[in-house]
Amino acid sequence: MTRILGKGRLVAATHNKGKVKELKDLFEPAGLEVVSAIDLDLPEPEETELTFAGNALIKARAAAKATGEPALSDDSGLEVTALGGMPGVHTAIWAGEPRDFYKAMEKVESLLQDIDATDRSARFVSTLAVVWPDGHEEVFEGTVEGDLVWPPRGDKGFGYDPVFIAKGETETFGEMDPKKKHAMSHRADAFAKLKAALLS
Ligand code: ITT
Repeated sequence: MTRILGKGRLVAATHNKGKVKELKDLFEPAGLEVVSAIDLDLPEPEETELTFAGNALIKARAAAKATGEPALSDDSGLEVTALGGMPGVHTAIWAGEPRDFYKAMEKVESLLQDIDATDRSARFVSTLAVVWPDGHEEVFEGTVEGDLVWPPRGDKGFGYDPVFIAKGETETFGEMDPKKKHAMSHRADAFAKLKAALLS
């Protein structure tokens, strides 16, 4: 049975500051107080699964266990059609260590140029997992379809936002007002499903 998420503290099991900001923007108006794994200095578990849901569950389970509180995680990525869905679950890893997303965007672009791709379509995927300390788990997936542009545009958002234009839009997510991104993004889509199931 689906479980209602009561108002109160929710531990966001992420070390990505861009995600923390977006998760706060989405969840706080619904009456939840979002405290991040960065604030709580929680360790970063290794993401060993080959699916977004699998990795989201690894992160949320670890945070719920470490804190004894309900935990929320987001595993997300960019799937490029002409690259067979790459970088997919490896989207963060393509930025190297320390993370350099300009380099990661350049890598995607050079692969598209190598194959003379005319299809520049891509989608962002976000999988949100909520895990309670007693082991109950819920998972929701959201997507947004769009196209990749080059060169990158805009300094809002994070990650691959400067090269992604959602279908029907002219601005990249890097140029878009965050409020507008939150109304159409993959994370907003997953959040809407979560809200309908767990927050109503
Ligand atoms: P956590 O695991 O700590 O949450 P992470 O950055 O490692 O942080 P992921 O493994 O889920 O997270 O990697 C997803 C990557 O996909 C992320 O680093 C971004 O580069 C990219 N990404 C996800 N959502 C995005 C968005 O809304 N805009 C731009 N890039 C996004």
